[in-house]
Amino acid sequence: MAKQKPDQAAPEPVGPSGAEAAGTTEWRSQTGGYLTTAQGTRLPDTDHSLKAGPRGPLLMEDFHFREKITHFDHERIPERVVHARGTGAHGVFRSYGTAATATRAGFLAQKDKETPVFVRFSTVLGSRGSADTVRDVRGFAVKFYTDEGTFDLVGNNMPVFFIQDGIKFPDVIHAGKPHPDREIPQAQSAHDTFWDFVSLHTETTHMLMWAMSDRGIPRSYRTMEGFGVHTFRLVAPNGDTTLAKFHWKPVAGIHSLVWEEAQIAAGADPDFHRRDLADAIENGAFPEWELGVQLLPDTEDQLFEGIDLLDPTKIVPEELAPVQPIGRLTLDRNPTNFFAETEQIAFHVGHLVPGIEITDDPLIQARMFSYLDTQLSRLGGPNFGQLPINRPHAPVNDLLRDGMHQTAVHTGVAPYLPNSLDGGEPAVDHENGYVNVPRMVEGAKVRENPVSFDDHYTQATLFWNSMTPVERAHLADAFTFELGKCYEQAVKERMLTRLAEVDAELCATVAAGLGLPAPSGSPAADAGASPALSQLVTEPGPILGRLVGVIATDDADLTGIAKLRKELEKEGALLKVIASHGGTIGEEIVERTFLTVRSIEFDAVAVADGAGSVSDPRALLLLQEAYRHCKAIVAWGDGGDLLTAAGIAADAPGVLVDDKASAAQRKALIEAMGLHRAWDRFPAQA
Ligand code: HDD
Repeated sequence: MAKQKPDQAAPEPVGPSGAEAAGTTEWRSQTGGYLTTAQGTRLPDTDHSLKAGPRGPLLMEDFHFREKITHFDHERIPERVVHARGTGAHGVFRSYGTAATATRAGFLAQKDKETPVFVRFSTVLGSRGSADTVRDVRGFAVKFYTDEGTFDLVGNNMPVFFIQDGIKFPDVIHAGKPHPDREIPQAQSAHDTFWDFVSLHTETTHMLMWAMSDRGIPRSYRTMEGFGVHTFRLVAPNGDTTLAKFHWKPVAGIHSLVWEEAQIAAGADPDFHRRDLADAIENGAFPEWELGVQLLPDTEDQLFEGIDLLDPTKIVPEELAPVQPIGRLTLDRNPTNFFAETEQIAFHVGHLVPGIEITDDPLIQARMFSYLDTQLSRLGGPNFGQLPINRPHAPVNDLLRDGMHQTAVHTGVAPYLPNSLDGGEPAVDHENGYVNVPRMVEGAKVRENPVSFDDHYTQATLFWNSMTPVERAHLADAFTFELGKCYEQAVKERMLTRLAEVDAELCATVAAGLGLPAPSGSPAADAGASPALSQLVTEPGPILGRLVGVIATDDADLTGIAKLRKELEKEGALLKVIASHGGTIGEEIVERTFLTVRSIEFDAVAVADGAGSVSDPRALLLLQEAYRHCKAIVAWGDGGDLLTAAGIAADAPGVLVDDKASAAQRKALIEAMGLHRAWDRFPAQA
């Protein structure tokens, strides 16, 4: 092999020099200039180690070899102990100003005030390389770089949690993680230890209903709700306090996958959600959420309509306390470097700004310890706040010094207060500093929960009562699947006794699926319902960032395809042509072949005129899966013949067949996609 030579025509090095880069987020990269060592010495060759003769052993003195391999050997940092699998994006939060009377937090106070944010979405249980579409809770962590310091809202896509006291967190996670002996299964709760734990801790029941519902398999991070989960305390400029629960409402609507789709995606495209988010941002279909708060009176007992606001396994139904919009989040920029930004970002529920406090919820109290602590081992010491992604945008003037990976060059001689040697600086701010609202705390030192935490079932029943028939069927299927994957009969039987306390029909359906007798229970008769909990769509919503796959051949109606593309692009949706070969068909670029395609990628599938005689079984599978998953299906001209070959009836709900490409059909497709699924087809057997 020829020795690598520096390209004589190579440009001069670009980017800042080490000195220029200090204090900026930029660093040299492989975009130009000459290759150097970490110390800036130019290199003539990086493909051959220094040897004693061409066939001899390596020489210890090869500093370039040793530096290159040593750095490589240490490229990984420990993955997050939970939420290891995730992806993130930059964006902006615009305040509506409507929270100004409730909180003095500057980033919420003023109308149109913009605050930069970084958001990281995640699953909980899986390792860093695990699949995105597994059934799990999703993390929804937002870092607001406010003028008054960084505020982290570290939430999930479900408004409750499994446990009431953070001391159990290691237990619930140990139970959910793979079995310690064989380390399987990866990234899922469908195994004995998880169901053993949750059936022994009945406080998990409400959260289980959420996790087994369609919320456990979101269609996209863009179509998930987010929740701060705990009750927070807002402090107004005049010192008045209000209790508050944070909600993120996706502008694209709340949508999920169906279970078979999620399973196929976990194999066919494990990066499904990561890709979806990055593609949407790159295509300008910026994901958006409205931030809202439920405002609740800060009473002595911290109860609202009998609901203990300190219990993280309880919601306050929106019908009792409406979610009031206070701002909008837009994600508009993908990270430049996954490791530097998404992997190194460090969230902490204790990153708070004046005007927002935590409450005595024992779960968040425990979290206040855990997040800072975990970063010490994950990011290698106490200076992780200096990493570019973690740097506050507010000026930092702390007295923290030295330590591993210190990158600041602090001036001054007196890192303590009060001091006289540095002029008594920095000053403490009595006016605008973070002050905790003085509150009386008293009680015996005990390891106990209040009795108001004792009801573990009523809100689980409320959740069940609020679901539509399709959602109930999905829920029962999910419980049956997960318990069906358990080996221990005693675990399944115990879990059925828990479900019997939620709802008799749910328990009976799951028991029948498991082939076990259904125990009886006494579910709350007065649990009520909260229609806001159902995510079934009744009115067409936006289809921004959605994808349609069109099956075509060399003889296909290209004009019809072009018109469809144009209509979809007007709505912010995209079209991909699928054919038997790559390359192009006329002007159309073939983006998927029958070899590389799978139905899960698309929100709707179309068959163009001219593709009616395609006989590839993978094309038929594509249509059959789209049908089973209740997606909109369109065919025009002889395209309808392919539907017939796939066993799909032309008059089935959500199936739109026409003699020729028509404006009416295109409009109907956009409407059908806006409804997300043709549930009238459920359960679809094609
Ligand atoms: Fe946690 C990470 C959300 C309870 C301890 N948690 C983590 C992340 C999210 C949540 C979204 C990932 C952040 C990121 O993207 O980097 N956690 C929650 C929610 C909870 C919750 C919504 C309950 C309402 N967590 C919880 C408890 C404890 C922890 C009770 C411990 C007592 N969580 C951690 C952690 C992690 C974490 C070990 C792992 C990585 C990290 O913090 O930075 O500290």
